[in-house]
Amino acid sequence: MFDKEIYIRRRAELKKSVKSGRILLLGNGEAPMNYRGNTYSFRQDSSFLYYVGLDTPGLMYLLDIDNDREYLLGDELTLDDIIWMGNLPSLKERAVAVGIETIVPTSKLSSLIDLNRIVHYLRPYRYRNQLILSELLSKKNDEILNGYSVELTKAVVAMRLIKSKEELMELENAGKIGYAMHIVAMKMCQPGVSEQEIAGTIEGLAIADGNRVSFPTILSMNGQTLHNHDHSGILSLGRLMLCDAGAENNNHYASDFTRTTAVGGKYSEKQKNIHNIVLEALNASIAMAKPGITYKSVHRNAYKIIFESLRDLGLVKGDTEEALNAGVPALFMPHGLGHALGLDVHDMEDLGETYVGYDDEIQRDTLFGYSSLRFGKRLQSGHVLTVEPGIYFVPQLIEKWEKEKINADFIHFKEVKKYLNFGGIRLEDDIVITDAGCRPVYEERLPVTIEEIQKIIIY
Ligand SMILES: [Mn+2]
Repeated sequence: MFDKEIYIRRRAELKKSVKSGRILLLGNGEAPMNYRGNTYSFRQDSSFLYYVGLDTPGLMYLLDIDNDREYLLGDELTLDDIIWMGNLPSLKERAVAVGIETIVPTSKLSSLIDLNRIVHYLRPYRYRNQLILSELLSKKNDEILNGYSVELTKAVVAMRLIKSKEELMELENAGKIGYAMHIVAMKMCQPGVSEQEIAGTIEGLAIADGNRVSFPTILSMNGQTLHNHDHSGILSLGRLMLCDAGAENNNHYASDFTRTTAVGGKYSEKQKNIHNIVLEALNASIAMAKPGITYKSVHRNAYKIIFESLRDLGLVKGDTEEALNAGVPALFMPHGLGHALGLDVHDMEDLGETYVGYDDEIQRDTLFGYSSLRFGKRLQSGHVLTVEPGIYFVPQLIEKWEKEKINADFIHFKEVKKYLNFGGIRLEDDIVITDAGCRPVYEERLPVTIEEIQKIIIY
């Protein structure tokens, strides 16, 4: 938790950007895993953390703009809670710690709500909070889901997207843990070792030094499956291991790195070639990222590098601009270049990717590949983003394009099919946009050239 002045300042700024009515921020409750008493480990709502800072379940925050009052809603611990869970600070003490003076029992929430005045809330993503809003506002679930406040959403996104100095320190800390996770994964990338053992070991590091992993670890020899959570493989020579993993630190900030390593550090010619193309796309994207540039154009430039380099390898052909307009590189990289990173690994995705990554000026493309870009906006100092180009050979996608002659003028399918058992390579770094350009969130960069990676694996 930060100093209480930070939360007071953030709430004051929020109040200024929403004109009237009441703002209701719902914290999360405990979520049962397989029975009521056996819960998933608690994760507070990120916007609630950002404005209220309190990391305990069952809380709500109400800001009455019209009457200039604010309330923390929650219930004092019962004796039973204390016996089983320990003697936590009282609700009053927790409220004071974040600069809120008035506490109100949860059951009194409806008495503070005037249904004739607007109640601004963020789009709920948990059923529990949908139910609370549904009962409070006497609306059906779908009305609740569609009735979120656009004004509040835009205000929250504008604030949370620009990371402050103290937030950057938290992100750096998350980066440091993520760095350690990936070094261990690289060292374990030896023939005969199971994917599960590596995934479990690095997730243990995230828990030992932070709060948890920032998302379920993606670790597999089948890197062509973009979010592969299956860890049943045993590493074998000749294969690649794609590891996309990060940590959520104790203050809930995330890191998100990807490295792809050849098992035992032994790269084939094909693997070296593809690795170096992805690396070139990564480095060029980082070199290009600076205030004023749209991330959409950085994504397109990564596609350009991938297309032209694969043309040099004889996998594709034709004019670069025509190929980019037709979406040819999406066959090899069917995802976006990156996303915002913060309290969430896909920062504020719950509020709607379109509010986070796009605006009136920059809108999402509909063409396959480009349409998966989560963040296309003009970059500003203080944005924190991932940069994660990749090249994959997805057999089903290649088969479909060949069969349906999609972009057939640009693709040498016979050559592409020589890579059907290749898998995929993704390389991902986390950057913060500065006044001058950008810098890594965590200063030490994970080994990324083949030589650097081999030094870690073959030790
Ligand atoms: Mn990512």
